[in-house]
Amino acid sequence: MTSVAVLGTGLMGAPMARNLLTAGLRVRVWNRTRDKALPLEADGAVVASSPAEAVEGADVIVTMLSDGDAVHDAVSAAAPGLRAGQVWAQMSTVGVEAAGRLAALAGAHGLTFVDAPVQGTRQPAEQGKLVILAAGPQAARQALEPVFGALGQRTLWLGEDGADGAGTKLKMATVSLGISMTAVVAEALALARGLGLDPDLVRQVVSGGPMDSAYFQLKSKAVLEGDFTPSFTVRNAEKDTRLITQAGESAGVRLDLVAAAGERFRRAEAQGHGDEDMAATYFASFD
Ligand code: NA7
Repeated sequence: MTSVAVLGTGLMGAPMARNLLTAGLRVRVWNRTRDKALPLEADGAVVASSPAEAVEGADVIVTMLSDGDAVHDAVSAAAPGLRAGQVWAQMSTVGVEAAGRLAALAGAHGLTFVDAPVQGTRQPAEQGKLVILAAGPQAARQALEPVFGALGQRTLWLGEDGADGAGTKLKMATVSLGISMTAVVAEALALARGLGLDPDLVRQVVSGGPMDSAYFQLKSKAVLEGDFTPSFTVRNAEKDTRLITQAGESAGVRLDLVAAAGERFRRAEAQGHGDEDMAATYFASFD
């Protein structure tokens, strides 16, 4: 039976750990704020008190933490429990530069590094319907099969070299789409309201037409119902705008929309909406 260490049980990591348990895998979890990991005990997880304790004896290590520095710190702290040959699936969104840095850290500990960020936020994570954007050696794929099978609806294998960060590069492109779409939907609804209209009229006009989509419905619903329960927080979306901007700069690609979305997320954060769903970028349209 595959044993998995999950480092990070936030909005994404917790349901992912739960799905691994449901699939019958042995799971040890660690989270900086231990209280957030404790509910997973009821599902059969062992809650470790340190990253080192979590990874000891695991076949596969999954990291699902906020950013590259958090992942680097957690895996460095895990060092006493690591053993050469363990497979590390790095599933957080960390950016292209950090993916390379983390691959080097894996190399220093003899770990097999798989760059494997995911498309999808809280609900797909809960439903085991993430799309996994993976790059890593063929040899690791067998060990990861039950893990990725429990977490995702499909895995796109993008190459053998995790250090190249092909998964992370693709994630930069797809997350930019979600971020820009959220900002665009929020702005359209805000404009309608500012012009003295019921913003729901925008939803009514778009519904069923060529601009409609599941994503439009999801984000407009959040705004119209004033329900900003996070699927993906404003804070993490802002982080991603910076990573996407860096990726664009290093590739010589101008990305105007994502920079504008970043400004909106920073304003929303300053207004106190950092822990809410990124649809709360709506508030950034108003003083
Ligand atoms: P959340 O719900 O914001 O969770 C973030 C997790 O990262 C949570 O477990 C945090 O622990 C942890 N974290 C943050 N900073 C640190 C540091 N410095 N050290 C250790 N642990 C840390 O994010 P999501 O689950 O929505 O997303 C996770 C990743 O997937 C992210 O890359 C997204 O872009 C995609 P805490 O509970 O606060 O102690």
